Formats: sequence, structure tokens, C-alpha cells
Amino acid sequence: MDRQKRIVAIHDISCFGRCSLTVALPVISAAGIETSIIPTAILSTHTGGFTGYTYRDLTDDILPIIKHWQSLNLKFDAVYTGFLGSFEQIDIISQVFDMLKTKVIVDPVMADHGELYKIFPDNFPEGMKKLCQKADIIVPNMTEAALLVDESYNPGPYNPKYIEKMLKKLSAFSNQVVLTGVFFDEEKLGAAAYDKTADKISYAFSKKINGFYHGTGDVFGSALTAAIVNQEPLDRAVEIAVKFTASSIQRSFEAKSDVRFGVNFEAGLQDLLKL
Ligand code: PXL
Repeated sequence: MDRQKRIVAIHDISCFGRCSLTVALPVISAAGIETSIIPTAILSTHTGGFTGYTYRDLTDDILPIIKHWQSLNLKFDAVYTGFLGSFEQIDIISQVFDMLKTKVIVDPVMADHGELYKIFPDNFPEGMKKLCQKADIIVPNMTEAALLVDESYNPGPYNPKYIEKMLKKLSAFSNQVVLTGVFFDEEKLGAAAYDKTADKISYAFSKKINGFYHGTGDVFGSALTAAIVNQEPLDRAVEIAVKFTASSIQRSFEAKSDVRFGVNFEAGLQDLLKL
């Protein structure tokens, strides 16, 4: 039997609200991958639609954790980063990439719906650009993509020409790019991918559901990471992640659940394994 894959997921812990590590850990583990974590911050809830949340910054803990792991000679098949707890963490995570010497998947979590998250300073996108430059794969949404390439946000619907131009611009950062929140009409929503080496663009779509559910970017990024580490080709990994995310959204829509509470991905974990 092949050696079990091992990755490290670096995101915050939002104690309630199904995003970041409370999504990455179960999703990637369910795909059979040993999932180590480094929490970047601990919040009582995520910041989307909640007020009064607690916030504990863990910036000072990141390098000591990695240094201890180095003393144990631990090796990882990939590192997957998302929401960072402070601007200073950008530099620290960049050092972590150098230390781990493994495949780097960066979800440049910082913005949505045309706006930078209020918790981040205006220069955060500049820092995130530097981190994306060290990635093998970046997974921005349309707002993050616009910030990375210094364009104004386009709310869509898009056309293939626009998306393909955006993918190619983003490939200045990393060899593989996965762009989420892509739609050409009101029927379907999905993701587009570009592999620069193969010069190959691919798309995956699913039925568009109205309503913005929190944490779907993390559900998508986690499923994508799991599929990539399990050696699926990029286009197939994107297809798997779109299917898993869309079915999680559909379930939550049918249950009429609060959009702030994240999506019911749990009921789809067995299907993810089959995919
Ligand atoms: O899902 C991205 C995310 C992760 N972590 C925290 C967030 C957000 C998005 O708002 O607030 C704390």
C-alpha cells in the first residue's frame, strides 16, 4: 500500500460557522489524508454577518510550531493556506513555505462581493500577492482575483474571454490557477482552471442557487486540495470540488438554514470519498 499522504492546513479556527479549519480538517481527513493544522487565530465565529465575535491572534505561535516539527523531521505532501490572522503572518507563512519545501496551495482569503474583509488593512492584497508568488496553485474568488491583478471588481455575469484573460494574468503568480465564482448566465455557477505548463483551460459548473452561504470557499478549497494531494489532475480536482460544494449548498438551501452557519458538507463526505 502507498504511504498515507500528509498535509498541513493553515487557517483560523472559527469556533462556530463552518469555515476554515472546522471545514478543512474533516473534509481533507475524509479523503484519507493525514491533516495537521496550524491555527492562525481563534474566533468565536467567523466575521461574516456576526458581530461581537472574540478574536485571539496566534501570530507568535506559528514559527515555534514549525520549528518544533522540523526537530521531529516531519515531511508533508502539501501545505494549504487560507484565512490569515494578521498582516505580519504573510511574511511568516512565506518563511513556512521555504521551510516545508512542499507543494503550496494558497487560497488568498481576503475579500468577497467586491470588498476587502473589514478586518484586513488596505495593504493586505499587496502582501497576499507576495504569498501567491510562492504558490503552485492559487484559488481566488472573483473579488480576490481582481485585487491580485489590480483590476476593478466585475460582479458578472462573465464571458469566456474575460475569464480566460483573468486566468492568464493570475498565472503570473502560480503555474496552476483555480478561479471560483465563475458564471456565464443565471443558471450555472462554478470554477475555471488554468494549467500554465500544459496551457490548458478547463471549466466545471453546477446549478446556481441563490443566496450567499458562508464558508463555501473553504469547502471548495478543501475538497480541491484533497483531490490534488490524492493525485487527481487539475481539471478533475476542480470538477470534484464543484460537485461537493454545490451539493453542500443545495442541502443547506433545502433545509432553509441560516446562511451564516455555513453549509451542510457533512452529509456529503461519503460521496466525496467515492468521487
Ligand atoms: O471563509 C473565509 C473566512 C475564514 N475565516 C474567517 C472569516 C472568513 C470569511 O469571512 O471571517 C474568520
